[in-house]
Amino acid sequence: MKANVVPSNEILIAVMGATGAGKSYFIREVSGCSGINVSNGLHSCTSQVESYSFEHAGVTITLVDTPGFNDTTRTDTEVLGEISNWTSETFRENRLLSGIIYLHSVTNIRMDGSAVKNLRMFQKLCGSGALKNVFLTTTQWSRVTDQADGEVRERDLCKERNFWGLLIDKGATLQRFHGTRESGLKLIEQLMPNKPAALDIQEQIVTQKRTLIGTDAGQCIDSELATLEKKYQGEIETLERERREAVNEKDHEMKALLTGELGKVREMLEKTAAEKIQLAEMHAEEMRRRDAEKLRDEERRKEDQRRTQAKLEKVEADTKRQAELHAAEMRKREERDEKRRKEEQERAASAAMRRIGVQLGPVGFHLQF
Ligand SMILES: Nc1nc2c(ncn2[C@@H]2O[C@H](COP(=O)(O)OP(=O)(O)O)[C@@H](O)[C@H]2O)c(=O)[nH]1
Ligand SMILES: [Mg+2]
Repeated sequence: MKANVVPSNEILIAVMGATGAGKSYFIREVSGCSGINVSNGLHSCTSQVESYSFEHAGVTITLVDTPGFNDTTRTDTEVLGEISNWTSETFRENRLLSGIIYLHSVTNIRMDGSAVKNLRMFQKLCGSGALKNVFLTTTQWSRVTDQADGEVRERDLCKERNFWGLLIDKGATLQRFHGTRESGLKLIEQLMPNKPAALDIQEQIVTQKRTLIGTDAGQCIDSELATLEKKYQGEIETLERERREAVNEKDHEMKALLTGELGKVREMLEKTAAEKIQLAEMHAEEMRRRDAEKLRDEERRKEDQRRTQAKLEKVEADTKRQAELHAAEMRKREERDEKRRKEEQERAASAAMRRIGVQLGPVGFHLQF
């Protein structure tokens, strides 16, 4: 059941964490949406941000499944693009997150590269403003053979400032998910009264109008790609030197080994370079979109200006025509008045003449000639 219509009493909660942490499992258990794909291996099933809504305690709860970073099928740039599109869209719709449930499997013996990468990216996406709405949640407790081992791992996670320690100091809360609907709902019920907060990525993209590469999360990927590129270039130089030495020493076995190794590192360098291009292209595409938007705004402004000017000119012409009509009307009236005045004068003059003629009688007639 996807959330297409936004109900006014919606509680929005994002579920984040590395691939395999149990995000889709959590959402399937809690929402009861049986169609959600839960992975059966290391490969992810969630390649896109997907929302699932259900009713609980009189409100609509929307849980948002997010793809993890360091995925085998997608680059970090693609995952970040996907997440930032969703967060920007919901921010523009004024739908802020009441909570973020960050999942980490307690079956992980140590914080491997993927777990570290996901946590770093999560910190960059979230920032510190929304940390009070964050539940750092350990999962998959039923899969740990010795409960005490899990507890030690959980304690270590919280003690280490580079892992969860600092986040907890800044307001995030440690929680556990026990794999059942009740356990998940308990977490959700605690998040429901929260004041929804914006993530750093939302502020940076929508309010500050940064491009993806300019956000803290984008910068994190960009600088990591640069570091990786340097590292692979260094490794290639070393491997090439060692291979030349093997050739000189006619050590065929070593040469074959080093050739194989070189191929692998070169492939990784190519992948890194391709992702750098992808990130740069996303940036260029965003800039093109913004330029086009600016141009459209400018055209709209000019069109508005043209319309206002035309309206003004029409009003001016109308006023002028009215004034001319009025003046013509006045002239006509004056002429009519003048004519009437003259006629009256003439009538009065001839009446006066007639009166004088009557008084003088034949004398008058006589006098005249
Ligand atoms: N027993 C148990 N298995 C879980 C739990 N969470 C996840 N899993 C299993 O862990 C694997 C990865 O889970 P999934 O939800 O696909 O991880 P995602 O990549 O974070 O979405 C699947 O085989 C799940 O069945 C849990 O809480 N308990
Ligand atoms: Mg998933």
